[in-house]
Amino acid sequence: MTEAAFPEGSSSQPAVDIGDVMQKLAEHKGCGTEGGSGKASCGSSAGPADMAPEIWEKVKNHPCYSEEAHHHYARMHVAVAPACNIQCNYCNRKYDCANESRPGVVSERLTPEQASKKVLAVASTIPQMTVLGIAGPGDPLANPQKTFETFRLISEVAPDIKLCLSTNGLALPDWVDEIAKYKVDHVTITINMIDPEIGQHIYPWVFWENKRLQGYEAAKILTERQLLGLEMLTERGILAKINSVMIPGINDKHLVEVNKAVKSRGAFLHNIMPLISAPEHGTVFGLNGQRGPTAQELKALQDECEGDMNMMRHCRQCRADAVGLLGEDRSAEFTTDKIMAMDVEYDAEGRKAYQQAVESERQAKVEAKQSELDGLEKAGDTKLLVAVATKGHGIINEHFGHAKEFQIYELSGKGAKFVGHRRVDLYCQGGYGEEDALDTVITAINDCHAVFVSKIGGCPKADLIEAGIEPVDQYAHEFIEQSALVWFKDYLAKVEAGEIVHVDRGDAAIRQGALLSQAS
Ligand code: CLF
Ligand code: SF4
Repeated sequence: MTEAAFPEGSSSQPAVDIGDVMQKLAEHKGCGTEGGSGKASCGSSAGPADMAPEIWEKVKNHPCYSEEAHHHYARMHVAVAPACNIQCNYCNRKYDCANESRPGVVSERLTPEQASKKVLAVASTIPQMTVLGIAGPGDPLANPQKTFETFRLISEVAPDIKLCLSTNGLALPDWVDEIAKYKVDHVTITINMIDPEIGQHIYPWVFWENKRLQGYEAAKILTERQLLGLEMLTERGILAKINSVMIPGINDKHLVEVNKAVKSRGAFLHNIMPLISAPEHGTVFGLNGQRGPTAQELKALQDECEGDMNMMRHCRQCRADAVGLLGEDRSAEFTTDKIMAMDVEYDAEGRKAYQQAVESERQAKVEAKQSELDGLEKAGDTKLLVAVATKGHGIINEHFGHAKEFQIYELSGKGAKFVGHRRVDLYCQGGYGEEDALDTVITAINDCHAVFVSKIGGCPKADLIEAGIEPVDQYAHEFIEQSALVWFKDYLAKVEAGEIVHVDRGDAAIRQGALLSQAS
């Protein structure tokens, strides 16, 4: 059967009132909470008290839809969807879909049956893996047969795993009922523009109704279909996240309009990602020198949009076959050869027990953060960023030299708020420090006042101090936000006592290379 001949869904429409859904989304600003940050945000400690129970059930252990959950829960992607129906100027088809994954590594393509076996293998090895996403390497809805067969197989064998889908949206309106039928509760649409004048600089063509459309006409069809698809998802109570690629000089200012348009149509969360563009990717943008944003340009746009809607800031632009916590990639442990040789037993009860333990740990972290909120009024308008080396669980538990990324928190009178992450080259190369890598680390966290680590050697410590970044290692294996707030209060006290002078720091660079899988 060809993909085009895949039967239309026979599902009846779920009885969800769009008014109710829009009301809930408006009331709760997505999965938002005032939390410790003072700002409604999926990036803070959203809990069951902050939102309608049915929305909490959907987001509480989805690492992309809840920033707080991403420290504890993992997702996996299966690369079952090779074809695409549009062309983006930041994509090279040799690589994964750049809408949801960083170009740079070719995925291993799977059949739905192999994908199902892989999900079971991962679920029995990583009990905190709660979400299965299909995100490429092309567009899942340009490969509907493979995509929905994979969802069908997985929902039969592992019904506790949440299903998730990421699409460019062109075919979305045709498949919304099928998406509802398989209880895919989370759908991402990549929307980079709502104005075809802008869109024609991002999309050279789309394949629509058996014709290749180009330029303005192509972008016009694409935006119409994306917005229609979003409205249809909202009508059915399916949570929609919007991904947008920030392309300086092309759509950076326009993304504020995109944000308003998607919010008014019921989108749950907006994820503005930096363009990753380098000549070696072989993309149009890579080859014509189109730059990506700096860290502060990205943050400024996210901050501007946050007044209107919750922003996702913890996206790792992961591969179409990523496995593990966001920010780690365990896909090399689960190649087809290894999976086929594995003895897989799906232990639903064991998974449940493990996840209950995770919930206790998560609650302890939230309480620890709350305990440090008093006394922050001294901060006034002072705000600063700190970088944290962590392997997950919301704890400072990574050595400076072993960090592949640093999480970035903004500290202010409102508390500690996660605002992003910075990937870096490993400083520690088999027992010795790599000076070139240290330069890239400093460049990546140059806008931070301090870096929190579990351990750090003397040489990098001295270089960081010289660069104006305080290395902080006295909170090893303690909770990140609580520790950061203790440090911040101490910093404010020193400023007040005249021991130090608070100065704003400069900008930082976003690393342009690919995230490579690390076999363990
Ligand atoms: Fe995958 Fe996407 Fe689902 Fe998450 S990823 S299909 S919503 S389960 Fe998450 Fe990865 Fe960012 Fe995507 S960090 S690229 S937003
Ligand atoms: Fe590439 Fe994804 Fe765009 Fe298709 S939708 S061209 S796979 S980035």
